[in-house]
Amino acid sequence: MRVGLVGFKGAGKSVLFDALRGGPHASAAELVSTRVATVVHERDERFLILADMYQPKKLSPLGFDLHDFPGMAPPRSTEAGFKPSQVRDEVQALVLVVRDFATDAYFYPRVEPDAAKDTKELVAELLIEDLEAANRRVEKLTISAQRPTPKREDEKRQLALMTKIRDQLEQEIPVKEMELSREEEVGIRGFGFLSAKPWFLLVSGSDDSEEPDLAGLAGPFEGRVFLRTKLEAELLELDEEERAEFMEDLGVPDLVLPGLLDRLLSGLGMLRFYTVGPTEVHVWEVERGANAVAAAGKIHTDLARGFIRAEVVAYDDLVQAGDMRAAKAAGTVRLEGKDYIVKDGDILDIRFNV
Ligand SMILES: Nc1nc2c(ncn2[C@@H]2O[C@H](COP(=O)(O)OP(=O)(O)OP(=O)(O)O)[C@@H](O)[C@H]2O)c(=O)[nH]1
Ligand SMILES: [Mg+2]
Repeated sequence: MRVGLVGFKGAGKSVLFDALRGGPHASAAELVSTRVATVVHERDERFLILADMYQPKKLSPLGFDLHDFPGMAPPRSTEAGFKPSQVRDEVQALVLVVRDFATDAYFYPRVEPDAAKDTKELVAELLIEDLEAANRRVEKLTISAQRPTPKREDEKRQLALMTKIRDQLEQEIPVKEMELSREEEVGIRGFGFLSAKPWFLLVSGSDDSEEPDLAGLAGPFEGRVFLRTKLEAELLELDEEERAEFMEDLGVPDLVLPGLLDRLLSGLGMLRFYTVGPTEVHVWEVERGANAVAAAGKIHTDLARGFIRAEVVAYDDLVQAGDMRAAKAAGTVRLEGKDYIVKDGDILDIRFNV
């Protein structure tokens, strides 16, 4: 999955990126441009247990393509800043990073954090970018739909659709909350509107900041989390014993960072299924609501094309049984057809014929 970190300048995106990626921290030169890294989801518990069960030759955990974008300019500033709409085709989902810490190490127009305000302004800013994109498209289509070309009828239809989108964006309605027909949804898919994508809100706090009322932060978010990014990243660099001591001293009962990828995945509308065997244990991701054929297509187009049936067992059932043979004996392994809706944690074996 391709995920982009967006937010105002200095919100803590790069610190988060480094924490998720692990390894060395970014150099100053690196920080001014977009960085992309594949973050491997090593702590996927189900994956680790399946790997242990099968001891396969090859392990294929899930990888996220994480994009650390430069910061957006604060609202109403004359500064140049990053425009996420430039990269709307590059990522499938956005993590909106909002600052809830104060630091002298960065120049902020307002030193004291205000997560509620920043969240509101960031959402507004992203909706404006969509509005600008829709406006440009409406202008173009208005001209081209006047020309008597074979594409004219099609362009008129597109113009009507884009005008409808534009009008609702003007009222600050995100594209994903608009009531669109299936056909209209397909018609705008190619535009990659930012507000059509899943959004995950991540409020980055300092060591001593209190968790804000996340639910009270306004925006069309599929998930929300508060993370003391810097503190947790530092704690995770310690060995387990030291970490436990520090956590106790600091009064931190649990860490958020180790489970963040899990929360991101489900928050961004994805679920995981697994393929297992002595040669490979592999984690796959697919959009929630996808059927067995779509899941098969994630593995290989041939599997979708020649799909016959899927042999399915739930992760819990397999683990409880101990191995596949026992699960079969217990009757928890099912044969499912094309329309089967894949569930999070399913273990699939696709029968196909091409
Ligand atoms: N105290 C504290 N400082 C932090 C935290 N996260 C980031 N910072 C500091 O805030 C400054 C900005 O952090 P970055 O992660 O570089 O922010 P950014 O969003 O990547 O910034 P741009 O890429 O310039 O938009 C740096 O000096 C960080 O060290 C945090 O959780 N606590
Ligand atoms: Mg940065």
